Amino acid sequence: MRILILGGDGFCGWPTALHLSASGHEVAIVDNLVRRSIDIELEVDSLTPIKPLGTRLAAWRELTGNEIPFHRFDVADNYRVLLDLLLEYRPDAVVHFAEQRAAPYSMKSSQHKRYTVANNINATHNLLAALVEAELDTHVVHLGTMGVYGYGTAGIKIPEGYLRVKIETDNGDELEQEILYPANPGSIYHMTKTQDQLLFAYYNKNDGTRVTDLHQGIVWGTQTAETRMDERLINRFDYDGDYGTVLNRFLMQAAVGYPMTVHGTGGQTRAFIHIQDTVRCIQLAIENPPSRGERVQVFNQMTETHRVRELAELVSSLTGAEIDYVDNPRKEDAENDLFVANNHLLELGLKPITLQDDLLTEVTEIARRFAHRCDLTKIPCTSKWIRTAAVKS
Ligand code: NAD
Ligand code: USQ
Repeated sequence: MRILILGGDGFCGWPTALHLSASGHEVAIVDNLVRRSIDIELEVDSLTPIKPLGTRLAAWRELTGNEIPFHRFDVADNYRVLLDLLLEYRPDAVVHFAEQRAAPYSMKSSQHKRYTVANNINATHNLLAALVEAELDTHVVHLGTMGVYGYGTAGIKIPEGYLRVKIETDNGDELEQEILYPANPGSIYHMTKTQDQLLFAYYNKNDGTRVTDLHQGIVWGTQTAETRMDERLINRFDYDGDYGTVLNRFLMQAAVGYPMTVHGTGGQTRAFIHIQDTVRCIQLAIENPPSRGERVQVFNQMTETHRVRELAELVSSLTGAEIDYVDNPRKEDAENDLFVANNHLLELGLKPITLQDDLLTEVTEIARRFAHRCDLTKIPCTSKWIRTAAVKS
């Protein structure tokens, strides 16, 4: 298939581009490299020494003979360029990663909130509008988040996108329906993903646009089979207080001897998936598109759930690292349970990698090996959900 990857220089996008290219698909990347600019803004760097995109692509060509063309432009801002590229490339599928993805970054100030909203919602809407204008029946595979469901203890297994409800009508009859699971975002970033869902539902209803929305959990790990092939292909590893996600942060903190920063009581339960499974799931989604006329297909892209303090205890048992219970900078439930249905991807053949399988590899192959590149001053999370004093944008 011909596949366009929006955001193909990022943490999930880069290994996905390589995996799809290695699997025989024709792949092209779009990225405006804003993630690299945000590293400069935050004065941080990936723990792993990532190469410029040109070097990455040249290495891939040298190793495999596969060419991955790169188009540098802003999907949220350059509608015409996007439209022309779609008309010329005529992709069978577009994988859409091109959004600002860090909840803490989205909550830093009103400027960061506004950027996240403008970037994410316009990027998604530009893609949908351009596909309709280009009259293409391209399958959109979007990276959404488990966070659209919210993290209140639901009392049920979170279904894949749709909730079956019974409603009592005015004359006392009972009506059964499936509705989009009620959105309950916990940050401005997560809120943009709930808006994306409505855009997909609308374009699907009005224009028949075929969409798979992958409600992904927290991705952990760094390398995939392809990024391991050569040092120049190494994937990014974010560890700072804005972009670092919880398990990778704990692994890095253990490696550098920094007590693991558990927020509050660490009672938050979250969904997780290894980066190798991420790329596999995206391939499964691309190769199993919804049929024409079918509603938006939603898969919960996660493989296991864990409580934050239990993750810290697990990493501590492997490494001897200390645990520090710090004030929670976020506004979120201190404790929640989480049970999630993920049957679709399992039925399509996903064989999950679990923490038990791979945690130690990650500690030794990445966290300890690159510990010397860590700037300890960038570890604390300084972005607060609630401020006592207003922050100027
Ligand atoms: P990332 O920031 O590493 O990658 C995003 C890429 O998109 C970057 O290379 C960035 O430069 C590019 N980009 C952003 N806005 C753009 C625009 N307007 N035009 C062109 N390029 C643009 O993020 P990631 O971790 O790879 O996440 C990718 C997607 O997966 C995101 O949408 C995120 O919400 C979702 N997701 C990620 C995780 C995770 O744990 N990393 C979990 C669930 C869902
Ligand atoms: N946490 C800590 N200590 C830390 C960092 C985080 O206790 O040092 C806690 C947070 O308070 C939160 C949980 O760990 O309760 C998860 O935080 P996170 O930063 O790992 O994940 P989150 O902000 O939810 O965002 C990440 C990705 C995002 C994706 C989301 C999937 O950055 O792109 O959408 O995971 S999900 O969480 O399932 O919504």
